Amino acid sequence: MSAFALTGEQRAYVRQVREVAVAELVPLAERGVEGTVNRPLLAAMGRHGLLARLFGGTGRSAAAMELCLLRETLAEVCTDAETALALQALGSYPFVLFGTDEIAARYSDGVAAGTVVASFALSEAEAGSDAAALALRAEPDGDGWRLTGEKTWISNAPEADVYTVFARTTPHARARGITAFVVPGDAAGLSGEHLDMLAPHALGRLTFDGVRVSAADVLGEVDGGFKVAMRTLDVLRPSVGAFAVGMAQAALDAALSHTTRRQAFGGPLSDQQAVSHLLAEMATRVAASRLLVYAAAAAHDAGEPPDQLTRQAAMAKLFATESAQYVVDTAIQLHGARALQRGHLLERLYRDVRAPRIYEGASEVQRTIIGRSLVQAEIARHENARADTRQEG
Ligand code: COS
Repeated sequence: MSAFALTGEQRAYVRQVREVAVAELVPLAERGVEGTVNRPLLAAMGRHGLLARLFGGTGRSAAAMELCLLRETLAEVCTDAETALALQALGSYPFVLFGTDEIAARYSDGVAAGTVVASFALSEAEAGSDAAALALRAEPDGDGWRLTGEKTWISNAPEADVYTVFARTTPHARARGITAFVVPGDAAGLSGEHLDMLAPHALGRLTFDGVRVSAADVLGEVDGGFKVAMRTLDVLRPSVGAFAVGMAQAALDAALSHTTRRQAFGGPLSDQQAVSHLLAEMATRVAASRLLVYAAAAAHDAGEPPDQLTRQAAMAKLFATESAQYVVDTAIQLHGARALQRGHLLERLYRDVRAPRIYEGASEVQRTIIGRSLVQAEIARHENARADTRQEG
């Protein structure tokens, strides 16, 4: 038995999710309009209890493994459903994990039912990878603040019903001067527009023109918002890897199906060694990605130390998203022109697979996180060894 064989219960769960996705979610996704929130799709995921699973684990969020299995399974069958579900998690985990009971109660049931659309508003035009540089101002106003500035490339914007907004409460303090606020989508002074992106899900820009927030809308601590963002991303990053694994598996399955049937040069394409070696490479990268993702998720659920979790989450996201890009691209190469036709599974996956290498921390950010964590662990080891030697002496 492998180190990460799924239990019978997990396999049954995956089967059940797949059945719902094929029977109900795919048709609803097909009726949606690209670049906009598909509310009927979200409501169906709510009715089937899939969104409620986002809030099933300890600490009020889902167990990381369960989140990964959900995302991987949905990604194999219906990327629209996968992304809609993942964005509900990204948008709501800051208030589920760090909000008061009152805030969590105000929005969680609606998010789980698919009637309240949630969104995570961190990025700005001048603060993407360098999130601590964000500039959207929160200026004191009576017992609260007024938010002024812009957020951009925000998933589910401008249609979301509730946003987690990261704003600068202390100037020039980088990560130590950011606060997270919960802001309703219909707040006075909040407006936005859609952006036309390669990725098929809703994405937009938000403008805050003196939007009023109170002390009760703060998530976590004033000036402690950077940690809210980073902890949320720590939970989500392995599951971005799971999304990538699901897409890569779908592309690999398509490549196997095509190359074993397609006749060329006197036999099936898969008889060509050049082709079978590509299939082997694709399958190996998918398997390795899956193991890294499951390992990161299992470590999270086992409550391993935070620095190790951050490193493992970064490794899983980095390797799985980069591998999925390779696998989808190679599957297209093996199919030839037919895969580039609008509406082909691989044409769609090619558009879906690109953004995860950028969002929730670009691959370069993941390498920075991994590199720093390795060096810090090594320095800590040196220091401990020196302290031991001093004690002995
Ligand atoms: N959990 C808890 N706290 C964390 C943390 C984590 N995973 N990562 C960092 N922190 C804390 C640090 O401990 C530090 O706290 P102190 O000031 O108390 O020492 C603070 O946050 C700043 O950390 P750091 O110095 O590492 O910040 P940097 O500015 O160097 O940025 C990166 C770190 C690059 C990792 C961060 O900016 C990042 O993740 N960028 C990508 C953002 C992103 O994913 N954007 C996409 C938006 S969602 S689509």
